[in-house]
Amino acid sequence: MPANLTLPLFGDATQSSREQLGQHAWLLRGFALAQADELLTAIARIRAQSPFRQMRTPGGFTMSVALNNCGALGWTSDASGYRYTPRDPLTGQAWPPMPLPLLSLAAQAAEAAGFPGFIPDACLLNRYPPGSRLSLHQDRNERDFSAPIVSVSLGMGAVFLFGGHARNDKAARIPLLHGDVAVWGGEDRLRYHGILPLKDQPHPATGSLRYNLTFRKAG
Ligand code: MD6
Ligand code: FE
Repeated sequence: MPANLTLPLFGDATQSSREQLGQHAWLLRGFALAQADELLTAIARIRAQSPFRQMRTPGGFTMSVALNNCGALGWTSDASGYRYTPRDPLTGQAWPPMPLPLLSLAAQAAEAAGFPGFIPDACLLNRYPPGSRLSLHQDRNERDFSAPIVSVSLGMGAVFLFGGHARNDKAARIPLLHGDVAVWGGEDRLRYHGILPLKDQPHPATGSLRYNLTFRKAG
């Protein structure tokens, strides 16, 4: 097989479509596909400065997903709670800066979903091995809920649970694939959400891993 043969595994990479998940929540299918390799290269650089690590929850559990951050503020969890910090507690150094291609992708996705002027100061990087999951939660450690959250999926697919404003509200199940971007804000900003345990369906770009980048205005 010629080395440069590429298979159209994911359809037309230039196509991006918009699915509405809520009043102010959108799934931008394939929005990040054209930049996916660049994003993965940026993740590799970030990882060399601040490693992915499994954090402890205040309840004493170890998260199955490995976390990391870039940007002025980074989300951390330990025995004393959840919070944003300007330094990586593991290295004692500032979190790696947010690479410009990530910042501009997040701003463009937010604009496409009806949130112009989004300038995130935090990007949480999640790394999912097979079997890992994220239980239903709200993102509420940010200071300003008027800014949306932009979430980019890379590598293996996952099933996203998108619930309501109460933990027990029925949750929709939405497949998230390589290059998909979800954006939500406004009245949907505090909806419960999570990720079902990942199936091992290796992806050409990442092998048996899924990465998720969520951009926030935290400070
Ligand atoms: C994930 N995402 O997709 C986990 N939070 O791996 C989140 O927890 C999340 O995708 C807020 C907004 C969008 C998200
Ligand atoms: Fe979340």
